[in-house]
Amino acid sequence: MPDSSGSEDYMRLALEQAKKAPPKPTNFCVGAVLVSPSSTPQILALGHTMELSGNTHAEQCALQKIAEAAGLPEDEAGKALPNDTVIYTTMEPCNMRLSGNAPCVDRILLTRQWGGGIQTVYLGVKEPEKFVGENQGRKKLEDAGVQVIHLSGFEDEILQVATAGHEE
Ligand code: HJL
Ligand code: ZN
Repeated sequence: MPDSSGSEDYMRLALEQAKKAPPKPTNFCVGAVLVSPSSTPQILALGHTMELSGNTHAEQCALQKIAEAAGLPEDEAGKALPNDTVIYTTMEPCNMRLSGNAPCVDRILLTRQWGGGIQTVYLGVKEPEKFVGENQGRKKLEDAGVQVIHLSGFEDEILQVATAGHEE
């Protein structure tokens, strides 16, 4: 179990990342932080929507940076993650994307195939039903044995940042 004392700080850091995402009417501006509570330093990687080239999501960028730093292909980021890895993401990881790209839930689950990888997901808000209807991301993660914790208190700020560039 990760020590929850720093959780708010990590979520705030994720929110700071989200603010760096370019406003886009067809997605949300999201931020993510990969953390290993037992590592020094604890922060493994940061990410935000559209940070890396292509149509990239926050969680995807954080994982891609881990893979790149370890000289691994993108889908093998899990090999380079400590066994107690936690991801903080301002928004529930996606389970379906309008573009058809691989959802972040699948990317998170992929990290677990070597026995470690992401154990816990802290999310700041559920994904609004704007692009893909009800997101089943949380359920799919939990069904696969990932602990999902909704860290409340950040919703208003997260949604304000997430919907920058959206028409009402
Ligand atoms: C999460 C992100 C991001 C979304 N969700 N967790 N992290 N942008 O960085 C979810 C939303 C999709 C749309 C459009 N957004 O992004 O459902 O174009 O962005 O593949 O479905 O799909 P694309
Ligand atoms: Zn995603």
